[in-house]
Amino acid sequence: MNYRKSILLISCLTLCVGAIAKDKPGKPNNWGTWGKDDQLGAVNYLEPKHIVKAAKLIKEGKVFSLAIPLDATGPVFPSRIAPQHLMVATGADYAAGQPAYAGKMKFADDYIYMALQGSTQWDALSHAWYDSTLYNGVPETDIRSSPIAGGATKLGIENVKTSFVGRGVLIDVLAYKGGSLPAGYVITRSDIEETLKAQKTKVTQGDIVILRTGVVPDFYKLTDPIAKTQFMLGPQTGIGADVVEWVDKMEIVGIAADNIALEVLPNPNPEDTLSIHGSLLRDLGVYIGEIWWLEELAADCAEDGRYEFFIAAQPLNIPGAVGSPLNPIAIK
Ligand code: UVW
Repeated sequence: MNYRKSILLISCLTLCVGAIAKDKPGKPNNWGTWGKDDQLGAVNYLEPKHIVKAAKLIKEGKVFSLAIPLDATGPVFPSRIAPQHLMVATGADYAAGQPAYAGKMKFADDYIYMALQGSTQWDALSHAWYDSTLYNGVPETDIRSSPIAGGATKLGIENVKTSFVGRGVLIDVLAYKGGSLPAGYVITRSDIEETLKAQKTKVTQGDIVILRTGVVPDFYKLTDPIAKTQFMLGPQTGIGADVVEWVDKMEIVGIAADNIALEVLPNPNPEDTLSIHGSLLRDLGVYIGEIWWLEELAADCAEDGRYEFFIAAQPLNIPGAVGSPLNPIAIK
């Protein structure tokens, strides 16, 4: 072998070994927990027996929507635009002379153009990763740019279209801390455990856990568009890194919050900004919910002292999508 070839071989080996060495799951992780080809992640914790048990939490028929209005007025991560709702056939059009749709019938039609992460949402396991691999070792090249090429050909949101139906638990950290948290407050594992203790509530396997932070309601208190933009670019209260071990230990399906990215923004360590997405989605296969609306549910839980409920929080069946808007419904 000549000098050039041996240099090439050594470089290739170094690159390959480097790639393999770094593309490991972090700790803790669920890679292989449900088989090497699993694409569902922590929804595996949620079995039919959990759903049957959760249905018994419906006692009064009280129903709560945990979604913000899906329109351009809501909070959205600064890299995205808010949902755009377009009317394409309206009464005003017919009044201005547009012919009726069919015979005497007139129809109004509309469209929504939006980031699938631009409102109340679940992140699919294909939404975030580090190195070149996603949950369970799926290569990043399986996430394709065009929906025609499949979009997320693995770990897409459609895989969990019947999931997220079971026991929901509200952890009202905001109320436990006296009703306000400083912007950028890091919610710790002990905040969560102390709140649960005060609420006399236990988290169990297969639960969908919901944290109240107050960020989304604070956004809606603002009226000035510049103040809204500054708010979105400013620090956001959310979970800190030590919550990841707790999430793993609890064997929960997903964790959602009434904030923008679930995790604190910016991360106290700038190099770790948004890294909790990697720990939850990529390493543990645990789903992340963001921009949820919890005010009416929280008021009711505070009133009757019952922080557990039945929840139906299915994403839309969008093949190859890396997230989905939804209207989560809690029933007590
Ligand atoms: C990003 O995509 C950065 O965050 P989110 O999970 O909030 O959509």
